[in-house]
Amino acid sequence: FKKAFIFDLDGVIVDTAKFHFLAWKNLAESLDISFSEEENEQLKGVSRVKSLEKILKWGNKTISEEKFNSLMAMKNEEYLSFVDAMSTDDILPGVLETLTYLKENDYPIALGSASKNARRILTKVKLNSYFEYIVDGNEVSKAKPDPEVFLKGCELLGVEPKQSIVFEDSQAGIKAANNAQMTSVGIGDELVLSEADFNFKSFSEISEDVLQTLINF
Ligand code: B16
Ligand code: MG
Repeated sequence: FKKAFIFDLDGVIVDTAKFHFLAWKNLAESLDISFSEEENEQLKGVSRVKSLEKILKWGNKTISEEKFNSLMAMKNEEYLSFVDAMSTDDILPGVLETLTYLKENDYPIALGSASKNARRILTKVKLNSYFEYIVDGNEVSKAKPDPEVFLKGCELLGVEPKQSIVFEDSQAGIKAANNAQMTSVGIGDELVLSEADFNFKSFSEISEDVLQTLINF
C-alpha cells in the first residue's frame, strides 16, 4: 500500500518559529513576564489562544477577556508583519527537493498545522500547489498533542494513520503523531524531539534513500 505524508508548517517548511518567538517574547515582556527559548519550545505547535494562556500562567497573571483578545490581536499583527516580508527564500533547506520528489512519485501530501495563518504563509512562499489538502488552525478544535489535525489530514487523503508519515518540529506535534500511531519524524533538536521515530536536523539530511527508509518503516 501507498504511504502518505503530512507536513507541519511552522518550523518544518519555513522558519516562522523565530517570528512567533519574537512576537511572544515582546508580548511577555510587556507584561513583565520573562520568556526564554525554553518557554518558547513549549509553545511550538500550540494554538494562539493556548499559547497566551500558558504565558499568563507562567507569569501568574490574570487579565480581562478584552485585554486577552487585544493582546492576541497585537501578537498576530506583529507576527504577520514578519510573514508579509517572506518570499521563496524563506523555505527551509531541502524542503523543496523533498516536496518535488514526493510529488513526482505521486505520494499524497497534506499540511497539518496549528496555525490560522497557514494559507497566507504557503502563498507567500509559493508552495500551495504541492499540497492536496491543507488542514490548519481554522479547521480543528483540539490542539496538538491531540492528533485531530493529522487525523483530518489522513481522512482527506484517504489513508490510514499507520500509512502516514508526519514531519514535525514540536514536542506537541510529535506526541500528536505518536498518539495516532503515525510515523513521526522530528525536524530539529534530537534531544528536544526524542520521542520521534526518526530524527533529522533539517530536510538537508533527508535524501531519497532516507525517504525510502521512512516509506518502508
Ligand atoms: P497562528 P505549526 C503553530 O504552527 C506554531 O508552531 C505555533 O507556535 C503557533 O502558536 C500556532 O501555529 C498558531 O499559529 O498564531 O499563526 O494561528 O507548527 O503547527 O505549523
Ligand atoms: Mg511546527
